[in-house]
Amino acid sequence: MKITDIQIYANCPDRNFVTVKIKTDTGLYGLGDATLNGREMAVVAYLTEHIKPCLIGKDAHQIEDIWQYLYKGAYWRRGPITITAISGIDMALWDLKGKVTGLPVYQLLGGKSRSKIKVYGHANGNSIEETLTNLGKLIDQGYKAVRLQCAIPGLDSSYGVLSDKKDYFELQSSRPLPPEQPWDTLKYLNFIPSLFQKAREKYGNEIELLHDVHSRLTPIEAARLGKALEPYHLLFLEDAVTAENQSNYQVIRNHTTTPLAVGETFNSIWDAKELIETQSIDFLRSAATHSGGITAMRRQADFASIYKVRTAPHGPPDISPIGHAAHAHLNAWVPNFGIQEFVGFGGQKMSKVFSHPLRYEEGYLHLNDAPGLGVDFDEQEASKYPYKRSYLPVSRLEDGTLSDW
Ligand code: KDG
Ligand code: MG
Repeated sequence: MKITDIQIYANCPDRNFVTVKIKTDTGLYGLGDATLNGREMAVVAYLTEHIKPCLIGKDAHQIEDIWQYLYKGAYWRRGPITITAISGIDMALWDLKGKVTGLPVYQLLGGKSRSKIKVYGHANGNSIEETLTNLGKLIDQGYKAVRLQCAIPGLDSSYGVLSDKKDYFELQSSRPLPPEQPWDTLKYLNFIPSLFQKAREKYGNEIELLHDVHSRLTPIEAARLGKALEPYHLLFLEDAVTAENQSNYQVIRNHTTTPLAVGETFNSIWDAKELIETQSIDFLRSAATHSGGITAMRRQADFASIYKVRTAPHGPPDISPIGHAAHAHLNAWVPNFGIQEFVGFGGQKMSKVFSHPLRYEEGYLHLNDAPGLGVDFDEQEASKYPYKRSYLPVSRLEDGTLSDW
């Protein structure tokens, strides 16, 4: 099965996605997601200029060798641009192997470890009341686990709150430069425990609750928050601090029993090695699209399992349906799977461009048995929605200091 061509698409069906299509001499093609929010065209250039010429004529069955060739062969290892490009190629090759064998990817990984995939939804709001109303709506839709984010009183805007937007998929900024958002740690730390206290008062202990700090704290501040949230027993507290310095998580761990999750910006198993070995985290949140594709995620899951760390792949709106499908196949197989983040399937434009193998029902995703990843991509339809440059926001403190977003 020789690779005859690789096409790379950047489109914006409500938000930007980078799609890789690998064509072969069998007539079959594979699809991969190479979307890196806010830096899409850097990945497109890497794929077009540096990867594509090396792969034409290669055997598409050689997934492992191609992964090693692109990783070790670049000499310049890791980094989000390189790894997102490799991830797109890797997913497309797994998709192809599934199509040529007639099997869904989870079968190639070793078969199903479970019949359905537990997800957590997002409830957010401009006030505690609004957030809890939205939590109630998700409970009514059958969700067993929900992430709570709420506008912080006294701050103009807060991470994870939709404000006037109705849908996550509309969230991409249309401003020409990164929007700036305020941050105040004291206001945040004084407020967040009351959100969870009221959630438990209103909805009891059956529903699993989660929260994303989005890397805004120092380790000792995160330890304080973890302790304050202990009475409300979260499933996990996400991204309490950035993890460039993996030992930061030991500081948090030494002070609190609130379970910890991190990993959505990880490019490699090396980003998580010390976190896992020192048992500083409970859930690894790396994503197939940003962490080396299915080949790399499989290795990370196996390594994490030795330390009783479970997987909880990042599932934001800025991963395409191809990336979400890759997670679903991994989640069906990974023995130490924890939970999948899920924000819905996107709007009308997206569903015209991508078809996918997933169905939501009562707090779980169900995956069908289509060969490969089970996703298709309509190039004709996609061409109606050209890429639009867009940036993630930046954070500043009240005095103007640039802070972690
Ligand atoms: O592109 C950045 C988003 O993917 C990220 O902000 C979403 O933190 C996020 C999450 O947990 O989904
Ligand atoms: Mg997050």
